Amino acid sequence: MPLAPRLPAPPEILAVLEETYERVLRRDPGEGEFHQAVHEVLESLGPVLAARAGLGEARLLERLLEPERQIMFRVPWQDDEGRVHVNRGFRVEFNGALGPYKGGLRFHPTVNLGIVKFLGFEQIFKNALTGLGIGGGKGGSDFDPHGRSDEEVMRFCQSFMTELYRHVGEHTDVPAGDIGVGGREIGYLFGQYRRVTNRWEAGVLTGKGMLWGGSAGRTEATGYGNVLFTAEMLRHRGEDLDGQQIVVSGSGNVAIYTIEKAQQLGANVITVSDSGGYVVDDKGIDLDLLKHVKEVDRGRVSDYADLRGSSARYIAGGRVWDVPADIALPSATQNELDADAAALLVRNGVKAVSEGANMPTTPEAVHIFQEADVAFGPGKAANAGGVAVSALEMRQNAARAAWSFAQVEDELAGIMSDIHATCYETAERYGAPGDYVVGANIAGFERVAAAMLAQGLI
Ligand code: NDP
Ligand code: 2IT
Repeated sequence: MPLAPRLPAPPEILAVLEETYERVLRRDPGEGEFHQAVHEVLESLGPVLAARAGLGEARLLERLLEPERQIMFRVPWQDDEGRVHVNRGFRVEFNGALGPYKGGLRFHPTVNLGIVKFLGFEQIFKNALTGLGIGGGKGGSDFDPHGRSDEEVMRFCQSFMTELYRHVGEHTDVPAGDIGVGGREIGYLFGQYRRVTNRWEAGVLTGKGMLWGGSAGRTEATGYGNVLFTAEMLRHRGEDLDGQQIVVSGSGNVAIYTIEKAQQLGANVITVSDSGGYVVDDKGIDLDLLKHVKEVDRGRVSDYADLRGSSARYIAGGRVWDVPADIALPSATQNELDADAAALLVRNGVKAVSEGANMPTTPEAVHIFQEADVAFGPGKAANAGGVAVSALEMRQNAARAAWSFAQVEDELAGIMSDIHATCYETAERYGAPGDYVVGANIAGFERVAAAMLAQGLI
C-alpha cells in the first residue's frame, strides 16, 4: 500500500518517508503486521521531519525501525501424556532510549516475528506517551494455552523462562501479560526466574499477584484506561458515557475491565465475543457471570449465553460490529474491525471508537471513521493504561511499597487524561484538530527521537 500522508510536507520529505517504507518492505519481507504499524506511523511524520532537518542526518527513522535486539529461541516442553512439543519463543527489545524495554508476552498460535515486531513497535510510542520512563519491547510464543492443563502451562512457562531469564531484568527488560498471558502465567514465569537466578527481583515482571509484588489495579488498568480515554474524547464533544450503548469485542482481560468501568460510568454494554462467535445481551452484560465463566471456569462466551437465560443470544462466527451502538471498543486482537464493519457502524450512528486491543482497526476502517467525524482513539494512546500501571508496579517494587487500589486508580485517571491532552494538543499544533492518530504518533515520536538524539549514535 503506498503511503498516504496525513499531513502536508515538502516533496523531498515525502520521498524520504517513501524510501524508508520501501526499505522496510525489502528488508523485512513477510512481516505484514509490522509493515502496517510502520506505515501508519510514517504517514503522520512528514511535518516533524520537515521541521527538524537533523533527524535525517542522524538516520533516525532507520534506527527507529531496526530493533536494538531480537531474540528467538526453542521452547521444548512435555504435555500431560508425555508427548514432546517444540514451540518458538520471541523477545524483541525494540527501543530502550526512554527506559528499560517494557511490553507484554503473547501466547497465541498466530505469534511470529512480524507480530512481535508490530507489537514492540507500537509499544515504543505508547510507552513514550505515558511519560513514565519505559522503553518499548514485546515477546511471546506460538504456544496455544487453550485447552491445556495448569500443569502443561506451568511446564511451558518454566521452559520459556529457562531461556528468557538471560535477557530480562528489572533494569533491562520487564515483560508482562498480553493475549494468553495473565496472572497464572506471570506466576509460573516469576517462579522460574526466581529459581534460576536465586534473586528476589520483583521488578523483573509486572502483572504479579498482590501477595508477591503485584500492584493493585494492574488487572483492571487497560480496560479502565480505555474507558477513561473514551470519556475524555466524548467530553471534548460535550458528551459523556451515561446512557450510551456500547459494543465490546473480546472477553479476556481488556474486555472484562472495559465493561466494568463503562458500567460504573452509566453505559450499557451489550456484547462480548471470542474467536468462536459473539453474544448480544439485551439486558446488558452480567459482569459477575462473565467473570465467573471466563476467569474461574476459563470457559467461552457461548457458556455465558447458556447460563444467562433469555436476554442473551449467541451467534456463532459473527462479529459484534453488526449490532447498532453509540460506541465501539474493540478489545480482542489486530485487524478485527475492517472497512465493511466500520461502514456499518457509521450507518448505525456510532459516535466514538477506541482501541482497547493493539491495532484492531484496519487502516481503511480508521479512514472511514475519521471521514465520518467519529471520535477515534488509537490503541497506542487509548490502551496505554495497562503499561502505565505496569510502570507504577515497577515503581512500587523499587521502593518495596504497596499502594492502595484508590491511589493507583487516581494515578491512572491522571495519566489517561494527560495522554489525551498530549494527543489532542499535538494534533492541533500540527493542524489536524481532533485527529488522535496524528497526535499520538507525533507526540510519541518526538519524545523518543529527542532521547535518541541526545544519546548519540547507538
Ligand atoms: P486475553 O487473552 O485475556 O483475551 C483475548 C480475547 O480476544 C479473548 O476473548 C480471545 O478469544 C480474543 N481473541 C484473541 N485472538 C483472537 C483472534 N485471533 N480472533 C478472535 N478473537 C481473538 O488478552 P487481553 O485481553 O490481555 O488482550 C486483548 C488485546 O488487548 C490484545 O490486542 C492485546 O495486545 C491488547 N492489550 C492488552 C493489554 C493488557 O494489559 N493485557 C494492554 C494493552 C493492550 P479466544 O479465547 O477465543 O482466543
Ligand atoms: O500491549 C500492552 O501495552 C500490554 N500488553 C501491556 C504491557 C505491559 O508491560 O504492561
